[in-house]
Amino acid sequence: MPATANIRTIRFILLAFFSIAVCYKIFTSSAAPYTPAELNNVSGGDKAAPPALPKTELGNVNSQTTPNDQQKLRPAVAPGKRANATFITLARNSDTWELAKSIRHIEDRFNHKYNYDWVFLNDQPFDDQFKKVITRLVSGTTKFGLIPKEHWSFPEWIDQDKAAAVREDMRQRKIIYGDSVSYRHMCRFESGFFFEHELLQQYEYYWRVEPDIKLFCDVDYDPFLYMQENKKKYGFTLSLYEYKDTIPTLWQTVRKFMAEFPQHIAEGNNMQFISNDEGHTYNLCHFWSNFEIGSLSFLRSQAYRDYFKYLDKAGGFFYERWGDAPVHSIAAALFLKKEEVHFFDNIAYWHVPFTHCPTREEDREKYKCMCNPKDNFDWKGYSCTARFFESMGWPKPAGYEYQM
Ligand SMILES: Nc1nc2c(ncn2[C@@H]2O[C@H](COP(=O)(O)OP(=O)(O)O)[C@@H](O)[C@H]2O)c(=O)[nH]1
Ligand SMILES: *[C@@H]1O[C@H](CO)[C@@H](O)[C@H](O)[C@H]1NC(C)=O
Ligand SMILES: *[C@@H]1O[C@H](CO)[C@@H](O)[C@H](O)[C@H]1NC(C)=O
Ligand SMILES: [Mg+2]
Repeated sequence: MPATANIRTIRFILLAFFSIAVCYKIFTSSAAPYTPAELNNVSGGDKAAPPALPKTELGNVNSQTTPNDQQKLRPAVAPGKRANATFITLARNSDTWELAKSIRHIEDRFNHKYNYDWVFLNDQPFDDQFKKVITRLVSGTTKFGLIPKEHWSFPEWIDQDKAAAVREDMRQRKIIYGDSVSYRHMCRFESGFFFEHELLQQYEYYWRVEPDIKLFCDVDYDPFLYMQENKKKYGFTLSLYEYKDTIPTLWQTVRKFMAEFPQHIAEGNNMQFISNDEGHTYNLCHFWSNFEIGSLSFLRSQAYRDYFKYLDKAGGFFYERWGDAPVHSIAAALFLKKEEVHFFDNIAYWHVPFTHCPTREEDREKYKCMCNPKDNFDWKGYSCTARFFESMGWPKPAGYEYQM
């Protein structure tokens, strides 16, 4: 008899121990920081709802989610003044998620400490999802604008049949974006109109951001203030050669412009960057305009406006496929003093397919970079950055020969 009693007692103890363990597991895991938000839903749904748990066990679920809600944004930790500046992004509704990635890169590496505004422009109205997803990622004020029709359409002097024939020809020759109408509107808009938009009137400096870009290093200073304090008008990270077939007559148009408007050509300009023969021909070098930090006053200057109007009248945005990168770059090289163009070496940047990673090990350490220096495009054959250094009379930075 005592033996059976003993077995019963042991069975009872084991069962009790097991039950306590299960209860303990349920309660401790419900207090874990990654508790799903639905568990907090005391109002319940008609689905098989999990048991309502005491609120005190759960903590404040909202404070554990990211991004934070609007009232709980991280404070601007960088003290001091700000420049009169904004980020600017041209995007479609379909760019929402690729753009979200870009914004996290910019915010995490820079803007969460500076909270600059961000202007978004589109030729179609932005939808609610775009505005909702984007607004919660930007630490500054977001502004969403519609592009006026005149800035995103064929001007009346363009011969539609001729433009269509060009697109068909470029399609057959497989020229990138050669058959696209919208890409041409985009290039013309970025060349001549974005800075005219009413949402940009209240700013002096812009930083252009495209969907699906990356930053590889901390930007622990304010590049806008840097521009202002050092009298810079145009800043870049990557430079390269343009596809010749997209701009067959661009340079001859620029030469005619220079002859008609000699007053706009700056003394001490950087013709050397864009021409190997003192302006006779264009060497196709340009700053890659998907990244730009620039002065809006430069783009709003009489020189730039006369220049864009002249190019637009010539029709090359539609009869060829002029890109905004060579258009901006030629202007920066000719209408600015060469010291007014800044190479942002310490802003490490990627836009498919090129990477800019700081050449110097000290910079990669200082700015906590995550890029492989071997991927740095600067000193490779298709980059124009070596040429930019020569034009400035700068020696190449230490270590460049390991990145060629
Ligand atoms: N609203 C709008 N934005 C466009 C359109 N086409 C291009 N973009 C934007 O213009 C920029 C350049 O376009 P993208 O496709 O990245 O060209 P790529 O970088 O030259 O290959 C990006 O910011 C795009 O979101 C368009 O038709 N409408
Ligand atoms: C809570 O339940 C209500 C009613 O079923 C539902 O509308 C709401 O989306 C739920 N909230 C969460 C966070 O699950
Ligand atoms: C910023 O620049 C714009 C354009 O030049 C100007 O109209 C505006 O008053 C400036 N804002 C501030 C706060 O200085
Ligand atoms: Mg792009």
